[in-house]
Amino acid sequence: MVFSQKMIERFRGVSRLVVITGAGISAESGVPTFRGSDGLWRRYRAEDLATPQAFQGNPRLVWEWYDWRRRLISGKKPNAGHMAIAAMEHLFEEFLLITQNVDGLHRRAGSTKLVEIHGNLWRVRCMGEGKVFPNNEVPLKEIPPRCECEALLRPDVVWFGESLSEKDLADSHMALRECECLMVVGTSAVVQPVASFPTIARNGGAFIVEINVEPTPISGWVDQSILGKSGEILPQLLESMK
Ligand code: BV8
Repeated sequence: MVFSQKMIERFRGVSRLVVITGAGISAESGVPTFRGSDGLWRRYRAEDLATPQAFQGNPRLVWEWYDWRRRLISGKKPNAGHMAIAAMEHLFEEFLLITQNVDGLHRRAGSTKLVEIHGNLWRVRCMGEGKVFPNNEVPLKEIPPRCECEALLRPDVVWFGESLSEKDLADSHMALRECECLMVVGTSAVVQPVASFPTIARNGGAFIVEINVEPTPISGWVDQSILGKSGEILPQLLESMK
C-alpha cells in the first residue's frame, strides 16, 4: 500500500491524533460485524436486541445473545490492526482512541488511552444498585445472571435509545476539536452520535483519513479514503509514522 506523500508528511508533522474504530477492526480477529455481509449478527439485528425494551421484555434472550458473543470473542485475539493502534499511542504527544466496540480487544492489544464509548461486554451492571463490575464467565453460569442483591444484572454497554456517558462525550469532543489528524477505521459511520464525530474534527481543521473495505457516508469528503483491510493497512501506516 503506497500512501500519498502528502499523507505521510502530514502524519510526520502531527502531535495530536485521534482514532475512531468500529466493528470492522475486529473482523480480521474473526469477530463478525453488525451490518456487513459477513455479519453473523444480522440474524439478531443489533437494533432489535441491543435495546432496554428488548431486555425488559426478554432478559433471557438478550443475555443468550451476549453470552453467545462473549463465548465467540473469548476464543479470538487482537489482530495486527489492534496492535498497530496500541503502538501509535506512544508516538504522539496527544492520542485518544474512541472505540464503538464492546469486545475488549483494544484493551487486550495494550491500548490504554481509550474511551470505550459504547461500553464493554466483559463488565456487568446491577439493575438494583447500579454497581458495575467485571464478569468474564464463559459461558455464564446462570442466564440471566443476578447480583448478590438478587437484582438482574445487565451488560455494561450503551443500548440503542440510551444516552452515552457525559464524561466519555466530553472527553471525546475535546480531543476531536483539538486533534490535527483523525483516523476513522472500520465503521459504517451510521450509528449516532459517533457518526457525527468526524464532522467535529473537520470543523476543528483536522486532516481526516478513513480506512475501510468499502465506501461509507463519509468517504466522499474525508481528506484520504483508503480502501483496504485495517489489519493490513494500519501496520504499514505505523511504519510510515516512525
Ligand atoms: C443516543 C453497544 C441519545 C451494544 C451499540 C430512534 C430511537 C432512539 C435512538 C435513535 C433513533 N434513531 C436514531 C437514533 C440514534 C441511535 C442510532 O444511531 N441508530 C442508528 C441505527 C441510526 N443511537 C443511539 O441510540 C445512541 N444513543 O443517541 O442517545 C438518544 C437517546 C434517546 C432517544 C434518542 C437519542 C446509542 C448508540 C449505541 C448503540 N450501541 N453497541 C452492543 O454492541 O451490544 S451500536 C453498535 O453499532 C456497535 O457499538 C458498533 O460498533 C456500532 C456501529 O457499527 P459499526 O462499528 O460501524 O459496525 P458495522 O457492522 O455497522 O460496520 C462495520 C464496518 O467495518 C463496515 O463499514 C465494513 O465495511 C467495515 N469493515 C469490515 N471489515 C473490515 C472493515 N474495515 C476495515 N477492515 C476490515 N477488515
